[in-house]
Amino acid sequence: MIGEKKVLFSGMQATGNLTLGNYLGALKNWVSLSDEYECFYSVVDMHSITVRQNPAELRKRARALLILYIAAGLDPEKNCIYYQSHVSGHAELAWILNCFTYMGELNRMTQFKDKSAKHADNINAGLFTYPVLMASDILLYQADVVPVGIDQMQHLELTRDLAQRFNHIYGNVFTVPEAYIGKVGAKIMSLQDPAKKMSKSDENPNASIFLMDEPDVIMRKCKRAVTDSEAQILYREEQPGVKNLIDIYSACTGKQPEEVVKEFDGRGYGEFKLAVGEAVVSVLKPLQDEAARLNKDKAYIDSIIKKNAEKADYYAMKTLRKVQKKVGFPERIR
Ligand code: ATP
Ligand code: LTN
Repeated sequence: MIGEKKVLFSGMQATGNLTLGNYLGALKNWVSLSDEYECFYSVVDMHSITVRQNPAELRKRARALLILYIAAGLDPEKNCIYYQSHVSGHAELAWILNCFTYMGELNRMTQFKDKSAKHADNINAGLFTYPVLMASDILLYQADVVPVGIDQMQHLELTRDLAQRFNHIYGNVFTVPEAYIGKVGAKIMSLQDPAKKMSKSDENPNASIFLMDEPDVIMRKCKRAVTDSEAQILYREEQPGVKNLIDIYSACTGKQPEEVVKEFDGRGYGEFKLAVGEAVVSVLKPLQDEAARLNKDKAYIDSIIKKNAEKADYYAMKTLRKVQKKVGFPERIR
């Protein structure tokens, strides 16, 4: 708890351009939860270097992501929006937790298996211990709740196991966090293959809507979205392409899928796709305009970065000092 509020932690990697899936599955939920909790939203740039990055590009993307958090509606005066690499406590706690994590646990992680298959030429130790750094992110702030997509559940389970293991040995040091999975938009699928999730790394540019896509590009991608030959707008597994478009439309308009089915009863796919495109544009256009405005306000963004790094560091150090003492490191002499 910080004051009267429970603590929320989440983060995103600054790799690739964010998609509508990232927005509807993660960022949008962050905004809706931000009043209820004391929130820490990190741009997890230390996680990004588990895969080789171009330094200038990483720096640029990390700043763009931080601005996007704010443009999406997270007030940086109330929410602690910061770069992971600016708070050294993440790395320090990760080292300690590494010594409490078993090789067998990390070997089971599906993201590690997927990523090492994808980057067979660079299977580094950081990629292997990635989940320990993620656990440190969360435990450092004594987070109660962590909003993530379903794909991150396994990492969250490990975080809980580590917190419990540590608490069992040393007493109550860490809050054991819960995952929060959003109800709508939890899994937005590819527009070209509705059996796959929409992903920033998809090779087909028509498969994903990017948050920075121009309105005409969004409209075109929606028009080209793969559907079927049923010629009816129903919300069911047998029509995955149509179902995904209904999910997107629902998440963008706040209407329930059943309402959407009623609204488009007897109307054609062409007309529906047009409406989906317009709904997406109406959500993304204000976000893009705000990001462009913030991008120009260098002094303001820099002041946010500085202030929030200090705030994050304050809470991180409180936990870290406690942990260091528990494991037996000598007290600091000032
Ligand atoms: P990649 O495509 O490179 O695997 P990604 O798009 O899955 O990356 P992450 O950085 O791993 O992006 O995810 C950031 C957040 O967005 C996570 O909480 C994740 O669960 C969520 N997310 C990603 N893709 C989708 C999607 N298609 N639908 C809903 N949520 C998603
Ligand atoms: N592994 C996550 C990003 C991430 C994260 C976190 C999410 C790093 N640290 C802490 C929630 C809490 C991903 O790939 N989406």
